[in-house]
Parts: sequence; C-alpha cells; structure tokens
Amino acid sequence: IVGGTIATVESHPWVAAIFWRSKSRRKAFRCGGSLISPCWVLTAAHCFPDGAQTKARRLSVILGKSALNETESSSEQKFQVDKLFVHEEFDNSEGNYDHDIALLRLKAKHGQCAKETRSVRTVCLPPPGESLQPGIQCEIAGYGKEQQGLWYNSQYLRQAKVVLLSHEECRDKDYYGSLITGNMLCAGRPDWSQDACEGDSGGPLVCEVADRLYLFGIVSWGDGCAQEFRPGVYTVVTNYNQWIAEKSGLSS
Ligand code: 4AZ
Repeated sequence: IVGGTIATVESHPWVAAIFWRSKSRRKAFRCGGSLISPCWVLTAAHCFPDGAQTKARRLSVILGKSALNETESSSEQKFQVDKLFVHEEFDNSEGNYDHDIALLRLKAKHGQCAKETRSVRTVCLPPPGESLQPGIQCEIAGYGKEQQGLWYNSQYLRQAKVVLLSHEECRDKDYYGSLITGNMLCAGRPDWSQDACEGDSGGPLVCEVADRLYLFGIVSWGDGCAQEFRPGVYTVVTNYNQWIAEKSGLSS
C-alpha cells in the first residue's frame, strides 16, 4: 500500500496472508486474500503463475496477522491449503488480467478451519448484481510495497482509502483504454496519493453499503503504484458470485 497508514488486523480481520514454500523449503509471502467463509479464501489468479498446476501443498495461509515477519501466536491462525481453484478463463500469457480470481480451501484441523476472534472473521460477499456508484470511497488493506520500486514488502499491514472511478473514465485513452474489461473496476485517490502496490495483490477492496461492509474488489493490477492517471485495478467480485458458489459449494 502506498500512502496509507498502519492498520491493525482487528480492523481488517478477513485479511489473509498467503505464503509459498519453495523447493528449498523457504517460505515466502506471495499475496493477500480475503476470508469469505471459515474454510475459503478469495484471492487473485495471477498469484499462481503455474495456474492449475500450482501445488496446493506448497501454499499456506495465515489469518490474524498484523506484522509480516513476526509471529503473534495469540492472534494468528495458520492453515495448510487443501485445494486451489484458479479461474479457468484467466490467461495472463499476453499480459491480460481478465478473470483475475482464485479460491483457496483451508485444510480443517479437528473438523474446523478459521475460528472467529477479534482478529479473524469473514467478510460478506456483495449481493449479486449490486453495483456501486462512481465516487464512493472504499478501503484497501495489504502487506505490499509502500512505494513502487522497493524490493521489500511492508513489515506491517497497511490500509488506504480509494474512490471508485467510472468504467468510462477508466477506459479513457488517458487512463487504461481497452485494457479494462467488464470484470475490472478502477479506484484511486483524486490526488493519486494512495494506491495498492506489488504484494497487495489478491487482497480486499471493501466498500460500505447500507451500513455493512462488502468485499467488492480483489487487488489485481495497475501500471505502477500511485501514478497519475494509473488507478489501481480490481476484479469485480459481483461478476463471480456464481463461480464462487460453484467452486466452494457456498450458496450465494
Ligand atoms: C502488482 O504488481 C500490482 N497500483 C498490484 C496492484 C497495483 C500495481 C501492481 C495497483 O501486483
């Protein structure tokens, strides 16, 4: 996150940190995600460059994490991943980010996955078809870079406020033009001071509707971070209620 503030995980208790264990057994932070039910984390497809061939065994998820490189055993819940679904139509081979969505199933321990606490809870999926007016303010959170070009992620979970742009504005030639599909939404600050950045991918864009917070977007891509006319681009979650229900067996 560029230009945001440090956040406690209690204020974004659905945030998941996804790690990848390399062949040398080193665990590296890979992406953010959002807990949508006790055993399911929603994230971005591009977090898994090997797509459907990705070995779920190498993935792990930590919930309730405020600091990336420290363990707070009192708040954290750690899980292995027993299944990964990457959207079948995601194909990044030509730099295309359409359908940038994936689901992870956490491996239950003693018949249970995430337990609700002050630092761990699920976020609601938006009602199918609910669309948002441009100009409304939403919140993003993640452990990604605090500035474009840094080689390290943020040590702490950070948050920022971004405003939704209209589809028309984002498809303007001064913005991203035809790179923006109907499955993407754009959000940024009017002064371009706050944005998601590398490492925030997969994480939540949460917006309030009728006094409730809903997961409307998944951090997907952007040309750099917090650059003029280059808003953050997010996967439109409401286009995938059916896909999520199908893969997870959760009813939408
Ligand atoms: C990335 O590289 C990335 N400014 C994610 C989000 C944004 C840019 C890059 C949005 O994963």
